[in-house]
Amino acid sequence: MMAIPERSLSTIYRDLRRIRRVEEKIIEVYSSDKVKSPVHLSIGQESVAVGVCAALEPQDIAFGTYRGHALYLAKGGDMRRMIAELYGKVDGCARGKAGSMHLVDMSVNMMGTSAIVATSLPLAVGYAFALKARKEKAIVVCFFGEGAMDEGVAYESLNFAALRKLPVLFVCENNQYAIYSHVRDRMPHGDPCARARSFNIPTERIERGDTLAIRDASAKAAAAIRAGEGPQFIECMTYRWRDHVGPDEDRKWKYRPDEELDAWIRNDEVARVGAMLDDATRQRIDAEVEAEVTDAFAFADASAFPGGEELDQYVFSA
Ligand SMILES: Cc1ncc(C[n+]2csc(CCOP(=O)(O)OP(=O)(O)O)c2C)c(N)n1
Repeated sequence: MMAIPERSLSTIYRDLRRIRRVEEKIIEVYSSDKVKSPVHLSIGQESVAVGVCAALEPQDIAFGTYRGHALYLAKGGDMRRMIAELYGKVDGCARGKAGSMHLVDMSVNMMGTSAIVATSLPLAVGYAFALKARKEKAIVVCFFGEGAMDEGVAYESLNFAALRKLPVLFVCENNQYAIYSHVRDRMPHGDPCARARSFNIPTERIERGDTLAIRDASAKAAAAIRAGEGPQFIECMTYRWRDHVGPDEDRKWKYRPDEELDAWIRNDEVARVGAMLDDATRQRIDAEVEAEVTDAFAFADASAFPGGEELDQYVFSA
């Protein structure tokens, strides 16, 4: 593995820790009914968004899914405005109209997340088509779960991106389950990379959720895309620790073995990357993250609900 400068390692740890702590706080407040939308937590999956975004340039564009808190924050989205959005408040990143599943922050090229499985692929490919036509330098990064690879639109998108050599990095977050269905019950060979290679798109699979390996693979793929080689595909093995939706643990549903979950919890990337830092640096970052999280929730509490006059504003109408 390449040598990692201390500064970038501490930034990576901070990003992992921010996502973990803000979601733990969401779990804490959820029963109060302050959060006005469903939440799909990324706890356990933080390393994918953080590793990929560590390899991007600020001008690069990101599209993601309803499990989008990690991507929104890793891409540089404002934490205060994310919590205000979950609270349905006017200072939310979508003025409180969209909730957890539709996070957006155009100021950092976080183009949006969607509740419809696989929609990030055609949106990202369309954006990349426009970038290429305008000869712009940015690349588009497209996050989706392995369940999205069961949707027809994923194939149309991969095919078109490959045909036109579009500047897209496809990032498949393989947590092995689409709600409660294991990938082996949905894909005959269980291999999303094989499906992408059938369109002549180069692929790389990163095991174990290793943040730095994800960062390195993303940097290599992004360099190939910037060199005009067309789309690239990475598959990041990961695991969701909580239920598909909502704040709870889900061992009671028995759709996955406890030992499988326990092994991934022991493999915690937040702790593993944190242990690479010296104690003083880690403790300083932890304290700063606590302060930021407390501030974000206080900001959302203090923000107002949108007035009734906003009901038909900032929405499309025919
Ligand atoms: C087009 C469409 N079909 C079905 C659903 C219902 N649904 C929501 S999440 C989900 C599972 C998706 O799994 P995956 O893509 O692996 O992402 P994960 O939730 O594991 O992050 C399904 C089937 C939906 N939202 N959209």
